[in-house]
Amino acid sequence: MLFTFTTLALALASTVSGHATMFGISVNGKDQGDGRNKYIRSPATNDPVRDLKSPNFVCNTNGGKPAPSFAKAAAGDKLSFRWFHFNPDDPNDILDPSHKGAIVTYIAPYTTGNGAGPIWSKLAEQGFEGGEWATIKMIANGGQVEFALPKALAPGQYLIRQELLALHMADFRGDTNPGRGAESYPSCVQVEVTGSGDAVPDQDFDFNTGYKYDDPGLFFNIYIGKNAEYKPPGPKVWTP
Ligand SMILES: [Cu+2]
Repeated sequence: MLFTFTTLALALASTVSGHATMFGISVNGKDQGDGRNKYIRSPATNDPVRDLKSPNFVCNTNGGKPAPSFAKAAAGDKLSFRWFHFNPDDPNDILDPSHKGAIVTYIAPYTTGNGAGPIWSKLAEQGFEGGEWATIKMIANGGQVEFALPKALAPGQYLIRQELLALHMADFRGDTNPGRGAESYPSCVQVEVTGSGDAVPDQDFDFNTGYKYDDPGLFFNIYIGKNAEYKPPGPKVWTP
């Protein structure tokens, strides 16, 4: 009986569709409206991307399809990106709470391409702080997590890529265990930044070579009480 229950629980855990995608952004607390396929290069589904070598890992499955407009923000503004599961009008339909993990945000000079290549710098990262995972805090906060654009950021057009990194199955390496490993939910937002700064993001990070299957930020067991040791993948946060 116990065996049957465990088997069932594992089956459910691996098929649960608690995925998420991005709806829109707020700038200094002001909602900028539905950004899907407007200023967000929205993927066709809310499925995770697992293949670290795929260009889809950067800006998801429509990453190479420019959206028609840009969200507007000023250097120094506080931004938050809102995620949802299936129904963006249901404040409780954000992300399955099994999807414990990190939220990492990057920026690159604007490109009409799919974002592959060494163009990214890290703007913000949240892992396990204050005894809770970033994705769980995000659910409690209506699907949003706030970060700031550096005051010194040079004006211009950018892609900002935010990634939910769900670690509920990351106790197995993603390359050797099909269907397991970390689940990345990347989403790229087109943002036009105003201001008088002159700092150009220059970390030149490349996801397809910089994220590795054995990176402790992607291959990590959240079930053994060591969450306080977790460190998100990628470079240090860029400080202009
Ligand atoms: Cu999921």
